[in-house]
Amino acid sequence: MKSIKKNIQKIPVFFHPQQLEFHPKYEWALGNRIKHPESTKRAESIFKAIKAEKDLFDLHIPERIPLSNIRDCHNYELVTLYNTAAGLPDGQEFYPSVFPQRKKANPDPTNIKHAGFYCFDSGTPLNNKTWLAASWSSASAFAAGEIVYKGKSKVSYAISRPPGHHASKDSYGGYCYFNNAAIVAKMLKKKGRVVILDIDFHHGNGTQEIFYNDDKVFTISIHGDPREYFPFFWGFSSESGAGKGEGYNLNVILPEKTKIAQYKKTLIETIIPTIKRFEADYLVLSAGFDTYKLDPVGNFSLETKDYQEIGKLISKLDIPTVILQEGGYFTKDLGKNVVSLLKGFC
Ligand code: OKP
Ligand code: ZN
Repeated sequence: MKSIKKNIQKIPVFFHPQQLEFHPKYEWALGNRIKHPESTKRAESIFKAIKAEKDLFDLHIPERIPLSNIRDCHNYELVTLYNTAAGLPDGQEFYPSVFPQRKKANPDPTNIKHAGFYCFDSGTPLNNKTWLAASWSSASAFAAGEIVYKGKSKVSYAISRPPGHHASKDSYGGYCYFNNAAIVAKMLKKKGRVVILDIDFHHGNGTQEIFYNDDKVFTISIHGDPREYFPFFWGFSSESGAGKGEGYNLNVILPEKTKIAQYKKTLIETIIPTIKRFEADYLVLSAGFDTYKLDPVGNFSLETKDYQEIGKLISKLDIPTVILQEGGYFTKDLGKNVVSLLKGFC
């Protein structure tokens, strides 16, 4: 007898063990030195939860990607700086202490002391493994993108750690080095119209910036109020795109302690109609879980089961979807929150 399970398409999941080589030690959070929230335990928690659901997921190790796929989104200097950091002695982390605001500066990305030119916060260290882990994170994202791009799967997921949505063409910050969502969207854009929906607690300022003038990639972010929360300077509802891209960026701010009822209302009344109107061919979901009620960095009040509802609502759009890992720092429950979201797509 043919089992019903065989007819269920498993979700391909991508992860490379070298993503675990990077261990940021601490972050300067408004003047306080705290243990870095973006630890390898995050990826391990997700990996474990995915592995436990053999009927739902197929785990894959990605192949290397050519530098050109990263260069589609980032300039040469940023890549050079990470290469410079790869030469730091073992165990040494570099945090810039001068940020020249790019005024009449003469930046030299082969000088690690100049990292402040490319960096916009004090929580995103460079060390000799940053490049390795970040490029494998992008390779995981790229492989997840490719399987959907080629029509081999309708949905895919990458444990893209370190995350990417705060990184712009020429700057890094917010624990992000390469913008994984942007790398995937640049590929998908060759075949159709793309929406990037960012459900991390924080505004996806890097993603917004990369596609700000683009009318083929619609960037949407739902997040906590930037007047109170990182990244502070971006994420306001007045930021709607520019030039040809005017009208193709949407920022939705939700209050502290937002629960699923309000979150769903926003999805149903604002986000989903916007995506439908745009007639997207592909969706990239920047999935952060720092919206979780116990998250130490974000400040919404979502519960584990809520992610499945969010996943179900988004999957009803019936658009080929690439899901990428962004934030989520309550490590113990991160794996089950990810699985909950993905179950919404099953
Ligand atoms: C990265 B992602 C918290 C300090 C805040 C920056 C937050 C970066 C979030 N004590 N530091 O998840 O969007
Ligand atoms: Zn976040």
